[in-house]
Amino acid sequence: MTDFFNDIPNIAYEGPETDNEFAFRHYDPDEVVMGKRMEDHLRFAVAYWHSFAWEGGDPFGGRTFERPWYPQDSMEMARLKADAAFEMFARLGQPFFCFHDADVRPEGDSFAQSAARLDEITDYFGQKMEATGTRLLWGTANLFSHRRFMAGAATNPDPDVFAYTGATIKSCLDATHRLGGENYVMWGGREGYETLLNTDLARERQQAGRMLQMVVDYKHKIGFTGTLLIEPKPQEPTKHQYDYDVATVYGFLKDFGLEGEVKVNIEQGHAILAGHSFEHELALAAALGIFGSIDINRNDYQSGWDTDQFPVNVPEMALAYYEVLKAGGFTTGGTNFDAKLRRQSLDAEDLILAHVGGMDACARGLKAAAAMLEDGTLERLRAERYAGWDTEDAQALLTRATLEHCDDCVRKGNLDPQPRSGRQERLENLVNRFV
Ligand code: XUL
Ligand code: CO
Repeated sequence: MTDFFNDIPNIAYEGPETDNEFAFRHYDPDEVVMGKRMEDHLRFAVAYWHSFAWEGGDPFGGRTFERPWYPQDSMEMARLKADAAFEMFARLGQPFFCFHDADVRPEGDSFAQSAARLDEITDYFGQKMEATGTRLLWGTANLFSHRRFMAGAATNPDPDVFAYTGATIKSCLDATHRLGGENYVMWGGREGYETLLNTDLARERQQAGRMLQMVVDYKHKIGFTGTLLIEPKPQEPTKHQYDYDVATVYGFLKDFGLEGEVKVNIEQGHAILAGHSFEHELALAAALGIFGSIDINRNDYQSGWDTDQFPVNVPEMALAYYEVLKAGGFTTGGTNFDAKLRRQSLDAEDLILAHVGGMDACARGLKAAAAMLEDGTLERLRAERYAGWDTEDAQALLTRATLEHCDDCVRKGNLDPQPRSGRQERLENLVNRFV
């Protein structure tokens, strides 16, 4: 046990008027929104890596944090870290967490030792999950930090690294399965390249496709019923990452015939890095039938880095949850805080209150999104914009038409289409009434 969070109370909902910093103003897990409890809509998860493994370093300086579970180089410290993590989940009432193998156990001297350590901590997690009711949203493998992965994991030019990758994924999928994880995530950290001068793109794409097929096969073999998720990101750490965005991942899945097997975990900051809005990525994934889960951390809009900050912008959250609700809400997915403190935020209180603020921002966004949907004006206006397609003749254009038929329609019908306003500013004004 640690006393790291001892001075911090359990966080409860007290409403928007409270003066208490250690309270939720908007997140009431039991409040029913569109027929479902808020906790069941949002399905919040703490990211183990940022909250417990990251030590506050940046490219210009090392560790700034002091934690009772440092140095993170023994199984004793790994267990202490787990104690602290589960204490924090309880303080926040967060129903889920997510982890990589490297976050939860020190690297061993061999693959076998690393895997045995993961097994050991998986057992420890299992006991704690049973005692506290905390669940695993997803597990994943860290295939990017160790130097063996510097030229990629599945896409590495060295077949030994490909094999090491498969073995590592197997161990992490086994751990996720044992803990009843609801998803398994694959973020292609270094699956990309720095320079085309030494890279065979076509070969690396085949390797990535083969690895994904093996993951799908193994999932079915062990009876893992969770969802496999790819997390797109366009760059950082590699200059050009293969899983650039939702559209690119969909093309890749189609290419390998896996679009029915794998969905996406969409991160707000990654969407922005790819030059998209978060809601664009969510809407596209839903339209393509591959929407799975979200990582709710924003970037700094000026620096252009993946700064993994906690969400605070309610209008942004409203537009995001609007797409999530329109997609039917989460099934196995949820809202993972893949967010870290700024490196000057040293205290246990900072860690707790960053999550409290993020949970409140998401809750406000969800409620605004639900109100917009229940009001229905936005969807009615969108439907009206396409109302011309409701006739049988218009539908025939999509099913039976040829270019000659189009030519006939225009000439015989004397068609002279007149543009209509897209009403963008009026729609933006409408949204602003809800946020
Ligand atoms: C990196 C990132 C990862 C994934 C899991 O940008 O988002 O933490 O979420 O590997
Ligand atoms: Co992420």
